Amino acid sequence: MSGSLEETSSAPGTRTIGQYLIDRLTELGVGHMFGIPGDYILTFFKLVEESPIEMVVTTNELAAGYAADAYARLKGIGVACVTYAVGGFSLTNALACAYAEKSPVVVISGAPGLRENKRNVLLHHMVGPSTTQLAVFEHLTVASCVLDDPLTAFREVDRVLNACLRHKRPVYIEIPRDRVTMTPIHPHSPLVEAPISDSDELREATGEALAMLWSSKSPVILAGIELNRFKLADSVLRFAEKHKIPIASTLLSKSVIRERHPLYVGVYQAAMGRPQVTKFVEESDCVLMLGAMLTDVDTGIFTHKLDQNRVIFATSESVQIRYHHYQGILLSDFVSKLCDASLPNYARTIPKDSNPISEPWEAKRDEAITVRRLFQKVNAILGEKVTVIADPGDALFGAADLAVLDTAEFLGSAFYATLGWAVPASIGAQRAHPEHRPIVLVGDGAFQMTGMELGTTRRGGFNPIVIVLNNKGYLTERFLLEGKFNDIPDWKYHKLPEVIGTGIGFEVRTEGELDRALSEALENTESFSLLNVHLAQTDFSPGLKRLGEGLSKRV
Ligand SMILES: Cc1ncc(C[n+]2csc(CCOP(=O)(O)OP(=O)(O)O)c2C)c(N)n1
Ligand SMILES: [Mg+2]
Repeated sequence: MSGSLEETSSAPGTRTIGQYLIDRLTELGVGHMFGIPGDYILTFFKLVEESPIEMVVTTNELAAGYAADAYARLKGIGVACVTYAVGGFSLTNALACAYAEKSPVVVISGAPGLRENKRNVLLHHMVGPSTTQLAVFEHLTVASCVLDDPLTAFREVDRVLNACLRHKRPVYIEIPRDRVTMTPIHPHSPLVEAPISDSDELREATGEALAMLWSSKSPVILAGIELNRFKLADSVLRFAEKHKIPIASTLLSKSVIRERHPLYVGVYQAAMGRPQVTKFVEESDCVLMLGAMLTDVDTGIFTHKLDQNRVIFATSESVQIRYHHYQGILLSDFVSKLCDASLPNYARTIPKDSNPISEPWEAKRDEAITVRRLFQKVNAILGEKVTVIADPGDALFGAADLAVLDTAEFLGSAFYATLGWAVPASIGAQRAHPEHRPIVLVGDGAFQMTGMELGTTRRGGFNPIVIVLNNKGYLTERFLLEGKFNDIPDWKYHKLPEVIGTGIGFEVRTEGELDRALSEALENTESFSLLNVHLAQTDFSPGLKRLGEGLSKRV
C-alpha cells in the first residue's frame, strides 16, 4: 500500500516473498499442499510447482481444507492454498473445524494485487473492500497477515507460523498477487519463538499435582488430543508405564496411544461410553486429564461424573488442580515435570474388555449385514499399517469401539462434527503417512457431500478403502426427530469407479458379500475400493445405542 514497496521489488540476490514462505514451510516439514488454483494465486502455484512441495489439487476448496487438516493432525502442520474469496470462503467450514479441534492448518490465499486494487475498480471475486476475506478469517485463526509490504513480509510470515505451531490452531496468510515475486532488500534470519513457562507457577502446580498423586490409590490418565498435537503422547505413555497408571482416551483423541496396550482402558465417553470404561475412570480417586477438551461429545453430552476435587486438568491453555488455576505453564513442561518425579507403583487390574465388536468374526454367509456386524468385521481386519477415518454420524459412534493398532491412526471430526470430512481427509492422511492405508467409514449422507473427492485419487498413490454405511438417510438426525427430511436418495455408490475412471466398487447386502468385498479391497492396492453397504434404515451401532440408553438413564 505504500509507494516505497515497489522500489524494493527488484533487489537481486535475496529470496522473494513467495519463496521465503515456501522455504519456511519446507523447513517445518511440509511436503504437500492442498488446493485449487485461480488467477490471484497462480504465480504462487507456479513457485510451489518448482519447489520440492507437491501441490495436491482437490475437487473443491472445502475438500482441500479437510485434506490439509488431516495432514496437519498427522504431520504437525498442513497447508491449504486457494484463490481469493471464491476459494477462501469455500474453505471456511474446514478452517472452523481445524480451529475447534486444534489442528495447525496454514491457509495461503491469493488476493488482488495492490496496483490493480488501487484503481478502485470492481475486480472479479471481490465482496466489498479487499479486506473482507481477512476479516472473516480473523475469526477462524489465531494469527493472520497480508504480505503487502516487502519490508515486513518475512517477519510477518515468521510471526504467523510461530503462532500456528504454538497454539496448534489455524493461521491465515494472504498474498496480493503482485507481491509474490517481490524481494525485500534487507537480510532476514527466521525468528523462531521459544516460549517458556513461569517457573514459580510451574513449581507450585507440579508440587500440588504430585502431592495429589502421592495420596492417590487408583489414578487414571485421561489422554486428550493435545498430547498428539504437542507430540507428548510418548512421554505420557512412558510416565504411565513407569508407575503402571491406566490410560483412557477420548473420542477426539482415540488412538493417541496404541489401543491394544496393556494399560489402555478404552474410550471414555461417560454415559455414551462402554459402562466398564466409564466406571473405571469415574471411580478413580485421581483423574489426570492431560490435553483433553471437555466437549459434549467427549463427555457423553455432559453426563460425566468427574468430581473436581479428584481432577488434575492440564491443557496448553491452563492447569487446573482441584479448584486452583495456574496460567503461564506450558503443557510440555508440566508433563516433563511429571515424568521426572518419583511416584509409587499403582499396578492394579484393568477390567476385561466387554467390547461388543471385539469377538472373532466368522461370516454367516447369507445373513443380511447389520451395523454391529459390519463394525465387528472392520475390527477384525484392522492391521498395523492402517489409518481409520470416521465421518460424524453412526460411522463415528460405531468406530469408537474399534481397536486401532497403531498410534495416532484414528482420525475423526469428533467435536466440530462436520459431515463429509472423512473422504477428503483420507487424501491428506495418505500423503502425510503414505505407508498407512486409509479405511474410511462414512454415512451415505456424508458421502453425498464430498465423496466425489475420490476423483483426486487418480493423481496416484491413493488407495483408500471407503465403506459407505448406506441406510438411505440421516440416521443420526432420525434418532433425534423423525421426518421426511431425513430420507436421502439411494445412489449406486459402487458405480462411481466407472465415472471416475479408477477404483473398484462393491455392492454389499450380506455377510458373505462383505467378506468377499473386503478381501478384494485389501488386495487392491492400486486404486480406491468403494463398498456400498446396504443397511436397514433404522439399524444402528452399539455406540449410538449406548448414547440413547445412557442419556435416558442419566440426563
Ligand atoms: C456439514 C454438516 N451438515 C449437517 C450436519 C448435521 N448432521 C449431523 S449427523 C447428520 C446425518 C448424517 O447422515 P449420514 O452421513 O448418512 O450418517 P448416519 O447418521 O445415517 O449414520 C446430519 C445431517 C453436520 N453435522 N454437518
Ligand atoms: Mg445415513
